[in-house]
Amino acid sequence: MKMNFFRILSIAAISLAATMVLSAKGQDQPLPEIIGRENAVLAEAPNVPPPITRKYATKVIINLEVKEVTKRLADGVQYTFWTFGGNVPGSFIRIREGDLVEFHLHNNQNNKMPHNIDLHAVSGPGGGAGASFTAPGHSSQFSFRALAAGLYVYHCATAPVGMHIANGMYGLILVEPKEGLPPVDREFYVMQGEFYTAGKFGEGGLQSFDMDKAVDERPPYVVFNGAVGALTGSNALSAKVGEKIRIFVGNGGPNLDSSFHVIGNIFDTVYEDGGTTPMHNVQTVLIPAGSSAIVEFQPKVPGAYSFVDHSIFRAFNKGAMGTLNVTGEANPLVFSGKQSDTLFSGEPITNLIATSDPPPPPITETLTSKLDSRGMVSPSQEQMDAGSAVYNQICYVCHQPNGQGVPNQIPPLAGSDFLKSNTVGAIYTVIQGRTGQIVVNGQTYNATMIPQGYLTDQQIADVLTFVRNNWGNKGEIVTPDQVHAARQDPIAASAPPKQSSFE
Ligand code: HEC
Ligand SMILES: [Cu+2]
Repeated sequence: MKMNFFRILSIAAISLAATMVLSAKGQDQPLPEIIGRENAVLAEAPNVPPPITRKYATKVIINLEVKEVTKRLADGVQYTFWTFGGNVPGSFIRIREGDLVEFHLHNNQNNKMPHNIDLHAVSGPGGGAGASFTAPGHSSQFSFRALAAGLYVYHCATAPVGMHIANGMYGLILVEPKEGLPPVDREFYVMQGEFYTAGKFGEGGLQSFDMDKAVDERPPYVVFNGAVGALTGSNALSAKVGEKIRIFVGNGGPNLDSSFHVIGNIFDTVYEDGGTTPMHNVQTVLIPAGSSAIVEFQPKVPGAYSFVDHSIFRAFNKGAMGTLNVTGEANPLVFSGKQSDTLFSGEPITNLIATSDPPPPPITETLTSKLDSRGMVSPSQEQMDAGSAVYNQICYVCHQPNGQGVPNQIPPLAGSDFLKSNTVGAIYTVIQGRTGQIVVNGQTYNATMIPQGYLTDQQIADVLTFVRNNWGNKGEIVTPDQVHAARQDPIAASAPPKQSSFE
């Protein structure tokens, strides 16, 4: 009996010591010193507050007001949303790792319900839910330390929790890492959520919340930023080709996971779950309910890019669709657009063995850089390969795979006297395009070649070197410097390319 008592005592002592070691470990990172205080700048979706440039932790005062508002859910469809700040999703909050947040939650006096806030960025009971429980016409205050960097969801957690979230009570808080996020050209805020209306999708009038559908997880609406069309048409996001885009994507749920995807773009970087470890070359990112992701990409060619929940009926039948309009120069080397539309014979297609490709055109000259019998430098294999790549992406559509052109319509490049003798003319033809009469090998052509001046100096030099040294042609190498010079020469560049004299 006595032995047992001591044994229990010693076990208790050991476990107490162990707990102390553990908690000491948890504390061994000292909290950063708080310098000064400031009011948080909040932003309404799809906007994001500016990046934090501050190099120290401060006390950040956040004021957020809960408003119950009746607004458009879809055309002709109204819904009474419960919101953090007046909109769905709630205001975007941006703070820095280490900051001390003094949070003030205000519940508008016209509201009918008590509300609170659970921020996933909080280390503490309920994420602040209990500490922020607020009746209509009241304000609550609590404070927390932003210990870990990341993109976090916040939401209301007042019973019935699901109903408060389903009515739109969610948003994002970004805790920027101490060193900041890498700079980008544009940042956007997009948050998915579903709505459980009594009526079917599109059924007009003021719709009430349907608890049965919510429990069964059968939402008539799955939308971005609180309404069908909140990010399409005149509300679409916009950017330019080559800009770095960052989207802070949240999923409020309350029930469904999101398979977030931007059609026609590959994410260069994704911070899954809003964490701090980057992943690269990602097509679709899974965002659980109550979580987030940071996605970054760089559109390469212009166009209207749809972003969707790739659980695709939600996109086309429930509203989970947005648009990013990208303007800028086309780049057929990356994407050609439609190259042809012909009648399909219905003949069986054999893809199993590569028998249908015509044999590659014979390359008559040796391709390594060396002087030939006439003392001319032959192009290197690298330059021929690079030129061939450009040709087979862009020029072949008109000038044909073997450079033979199209009778009476498009002049040949194989055996072309123009191409052979007129280096500068060929360069201008590619840069400016060409229209009007041209005589090639005694044949008159009168058509239009569209300008290809978006190609780089190197690409133009390569493709012209390729066509001048392929299909039996033998001509001088074209250098990027020559192309550059042609671009700089305004007189020559504005005049039509000279007709060649026959050699
Ligand atoms: C959209 C069709 C089209 C494309 C694409 C095109 N061309 Fe042409 N090209 C033409 C036509 C048509 C002409 C004749 C224009 C005229 O009648 O003045 C021409 C003329 C030329 C000529 C001068 C005539 C000759 O046969 O020597 C050269 C050189 C040439 N193209 C090179 C190129 C190269 C290199 C590319 C790819 C970078 C290219 N073209 C892409 C249609 C095209
Ligand atoms: Cu609430």
